[in-house]
Amino acid sequence: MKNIVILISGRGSNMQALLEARLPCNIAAVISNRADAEGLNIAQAHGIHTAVIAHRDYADRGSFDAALAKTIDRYNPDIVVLAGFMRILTPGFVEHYRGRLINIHPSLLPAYSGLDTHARALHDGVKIHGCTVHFVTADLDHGPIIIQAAVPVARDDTEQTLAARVLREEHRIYPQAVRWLCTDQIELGGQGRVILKCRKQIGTALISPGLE
Ligand code: NHR
Ligand code: GAR
Repeated sequence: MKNIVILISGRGSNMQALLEARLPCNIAAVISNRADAEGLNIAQAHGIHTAVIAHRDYADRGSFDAALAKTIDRYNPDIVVLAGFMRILTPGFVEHYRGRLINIHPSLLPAYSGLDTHARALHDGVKIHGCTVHFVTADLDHGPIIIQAAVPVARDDTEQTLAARVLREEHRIYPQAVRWLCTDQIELGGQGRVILKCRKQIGTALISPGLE
């Protein structure tokens, strides 16, 4: 079974979804860059090893990433999963985990990379928003896409209601993506595109607002 290390910075609801998905892997550790991340308590309640590597204790991004990698590598990970991890990683770190480092991002990439995705989507008046699981590359939020979920934006949405609708879908697609990786069903094709060996295709379109 593959070893997985999960990196968090806060609440840890995506991490919790992964812990509760009964994935065919060994979740070896959960590591946070913040000592007060609520997700650490959830991981401990599941009997998972936790560690804190506080970015504030390091002079620069390079030395933080080196310390982080040293701790991660103690667990011999086959896959490293960013779950609400909020520090941009240096090219050296990303290269070290090439093909085994993934992230979930709260938008339909390549739209709204970076921060404050829900506020920006509302500001632009888009009618469809969502979330994306992708391989992490040095190009922030632009690595090869594994899976996406789309949700409608409602007329009276606030940042909070929209975030909650997207988060529900995050909790569905992240366990699926990790399951595909655990069972070697994902291939990295040419032009940085992800190929699913057991290709499933949905047959429905999300139209928002709906047709009458
Ligand atoms: N690192 C690389 N190299 N490539 C990616 O695609 C990455 C990454 C690190 C994190 C997650 C990403 C997201 O899903 C992620 C993808 C943090 C920031 C950010 O600006 C941006 C994108 C993401 C995560 N962080 C600030 C920083 O200075 C700190 C913000 C804070 O602490 O609140 O690192 O959105
Ligand atoms: C999630 O919505 C995740 O997509 C997003 O932060 C939230 C973390 O929630 N990630 C980013 O914005 C990465 N920059 P969680 O801690 O409850 O999983």
